[in-house]
Amino acid sequence: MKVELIPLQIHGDERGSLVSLERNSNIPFDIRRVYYIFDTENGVTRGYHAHKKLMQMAIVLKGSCDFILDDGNERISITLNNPAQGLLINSFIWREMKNFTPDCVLMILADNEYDESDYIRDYDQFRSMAK
Ligand code: T46
Repeated sequence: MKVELIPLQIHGDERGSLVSLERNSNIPFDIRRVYYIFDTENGVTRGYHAHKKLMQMAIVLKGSCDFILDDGNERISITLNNPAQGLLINSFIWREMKNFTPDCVLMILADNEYDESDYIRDYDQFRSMAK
């Protein structure tokens, strides 16, 4: 599946921890947009789409949530609960997010601006396009 968990180096000292995100270093694309999801209500699920072209990296800065990822053949679940870990999600991966803890702050780096025409929001259409 075209997803990868990428360890992010922590620059730690007696003061605490710092993680740096740099394009074409630990982020394998040019970052053109950053957004974050927080204050997610109990029991909420999000996502339910794939992207035609967009590549993204998801990092939970605080708390945890689960990503369900599906390439049309295989479906896996990954829990993000570590701000020193990035989940790289390529295009044509169906994603659903759930089990957000109340304190969860989920940050996403994207390689392009927001474009609704890049979304595939119908699962059957995704399955037929992913083949
Ligand atoms: C994804 C997952 C992980 C914008 O106006 N600009 C933006 O950059 C984004 C991401 C969203 N929006 C608007 C569009 C909707 O009216 O914000 C609203 C919520 O977006 P959406 O329902 O798409 O949110 P999620 O959590 O289902 O999905 C988001 C991203 O859209 C998506 O690309 O991969 O997070």
